[in-house]
Amino acid sequence: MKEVNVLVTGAAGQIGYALLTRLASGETFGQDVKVNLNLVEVPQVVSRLEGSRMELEDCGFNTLGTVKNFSDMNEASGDIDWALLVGSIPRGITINGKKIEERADLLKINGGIFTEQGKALGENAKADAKILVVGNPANTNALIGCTHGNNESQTWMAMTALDANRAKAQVANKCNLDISDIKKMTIWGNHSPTMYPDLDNAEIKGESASGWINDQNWIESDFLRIVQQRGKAIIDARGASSATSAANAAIDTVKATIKETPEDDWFSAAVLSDGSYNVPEGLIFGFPLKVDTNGKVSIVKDLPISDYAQEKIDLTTQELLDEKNDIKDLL
Ligand code: NAX
Repeated sequence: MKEVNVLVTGAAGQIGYALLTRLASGETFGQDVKVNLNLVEVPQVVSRLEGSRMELEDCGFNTLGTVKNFSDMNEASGDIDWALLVGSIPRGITINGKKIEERADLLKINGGIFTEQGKALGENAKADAKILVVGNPANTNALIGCTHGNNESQTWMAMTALDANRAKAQVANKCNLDISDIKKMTIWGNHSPTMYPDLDNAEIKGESASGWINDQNWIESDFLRIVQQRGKAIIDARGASSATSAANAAIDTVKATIKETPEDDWFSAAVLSDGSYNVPEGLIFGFPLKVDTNGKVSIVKDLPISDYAQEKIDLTTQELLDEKNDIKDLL
């Protein structure tokens, strides 16, 4: 049986809990691939991972390989094919007597984590490793990790698939369609309320989604607001942030990158900008992406961008430039 080595940080958290069985069950990598899991947590809760390990064992998956628990990223990253970096410090936590509320403070604290994690993966993970950052602020965390990983053959991404799935769900509800009728959904920019879900370039049964919907007022007000604020709506309703849907989006991103992207589709994640669409180089930015037969991820080029969309893309670009400025000492 083939094997894949997968590292998950924040594995004892709520997204981690929803993620592990789906990584191990054969659903993600296939029924002919053994999944070895390296689970990483902060030292204070690493012992909880033993419970996760026991539960995974009790699921009885044929595809489950080894499960190892770590609090040291250097030890955990050896020979890793896939790293899902879910762990990060949430807003509102108190550290050294100070409540962390400001974005700049949050960025710096998480920045420290991603400096170390980036270095560990750059030095120890496989040359063709793919790394998906879920922990917020995901784009800027990925930028720090990628910079310190300093390994050009590895691919760093930040997750925007949850936003893309949320956008598809809203369109499917509005038009009474199946989710699979909606293709080529792009989330431009930051995983934050400034991200821009693009219905001009998304397609419904081969036609532009915005043309099919034919209700610009709904697109510019209801749709945009609902998708951009969905994370908050879930926190308000559930008393906790998205977990099942976030884990599902991480699984979708992994699946999207392990096979060639179908001709009639693309997927959404944030990757290092190469200057496409005039996005400054050196930002981790949400783009439409394709994967080739060798597993190489590339940006879909030359899509038309309306003046309205450009305005939204400029806003989210500016936010990412501001975030980058806040952590410039860490780069
Ligand atoms: P939880 O607080 O339930 O779990 C986070 C876990 O990470 C904790 O167990 C904590 O001990 C661990 N952790 C913290 N620092 C770590 C480190 N240096 N190394 C290893 N583990 C570490 O949060 P959860 O709900 O699972 O969310 C995790 C992250 O995902 C948060 O940053 C959250 O904001 C982010 N999200 C990102 C989304 C996206 O689409 N990109 C959507 C969902 C989610 O909000």
